[in-house]
Amino acid sequence: MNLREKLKKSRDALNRKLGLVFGEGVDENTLELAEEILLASDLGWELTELVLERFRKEFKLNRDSSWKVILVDILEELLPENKSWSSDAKPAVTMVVGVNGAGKTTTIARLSQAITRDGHSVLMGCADTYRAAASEQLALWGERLGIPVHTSIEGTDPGSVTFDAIKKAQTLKLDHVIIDTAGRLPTQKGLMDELSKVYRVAGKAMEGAPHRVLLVLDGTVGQNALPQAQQFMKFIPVTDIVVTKLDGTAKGGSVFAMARELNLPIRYIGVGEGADDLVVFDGRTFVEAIVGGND
Ligand SMILES: Nc1nc2c(ncn2[C@@H]2O[C@H](COP(=O)(O)OP(=O)(O)OP(=O)(O)O)[C@@H](O)[C@H]2O)c(=O)[nH]1
Ligand SMILES: [Mg+2]
Repeated sequence: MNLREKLKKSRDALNRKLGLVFGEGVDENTLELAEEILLASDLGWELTELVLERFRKEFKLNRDSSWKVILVDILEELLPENKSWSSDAKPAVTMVVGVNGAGKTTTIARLSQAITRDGHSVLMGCADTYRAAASEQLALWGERLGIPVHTSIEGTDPGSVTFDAIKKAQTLKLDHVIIDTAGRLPTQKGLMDELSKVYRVAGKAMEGAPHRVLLVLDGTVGQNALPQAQQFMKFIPVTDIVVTKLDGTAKGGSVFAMARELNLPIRYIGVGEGADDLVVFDGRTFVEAIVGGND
């Protein structure tokens, strides 16, 4: 299934609805309806106003302008181009954080699969020592995908698990180690302090580690995930954003607001529950999938 089909809900909310509205011609009434549609797709007030302004301007210049071309253009402009990520460190240490159920563990499994397919080696480390069966969940993924897992025992210190996982990856001369952490709310001060500690312990295991920190956001929450994300960033230097579950929501527009408000690259998006449903995010492809072309 291609990206356009995976993002069908967002595509329907934008492409199809705007098509119907603009099909009736362009006037103030059309623009008002377009505003409602853009807001419903969770583009947010600020970006919606930017888009409307552009519509007004372009339609004034040329009544026959294509709303789709205008929208694709402005949305592409809003997303900064992602430089691809790489690290000279060996192992490159990635830490994955986020609220409960956001999709951290699933993201790690799928990311590790992609790394393996690229011909690199990876160890998945389970520093989620809170949730019963968190380690088993990661171990199960490891078995399915043929990827080694550094498991942990419930109740042990997540810092020491992280330390051991990095040391193991060093000993085995692996290219990557990805550390899973327990889901937590930014209001849980004790757990957030613990996350900072895990971050520091990684640096003790290996200088410069972790080399990247992925914050996983649930796409179905849309822009409401922003305050949470900003809180996380106070406790730990997040480097990249992952937005999951975009297959299950019409709020695909929130991705633009997230990129803008958090000022971090959107690195991957989750578009399904399967092992292949994590996609390297590319702004142009994403915009094409939710607005561009004909159905
Ligand atoms: N539809 C869909 N479901 C997803 C996606 N990513 C994750 N999920 C589902 O979301 C649920 C939670 O995923 P996990 O990876 O366990 O989330 P987590 O953040 O590790 O959860 P905790 O460890 O409990 O905090 C699972 O049922 C996943 O299959 C996605 O992109 N699309
Ligand atoms: Mg998990």
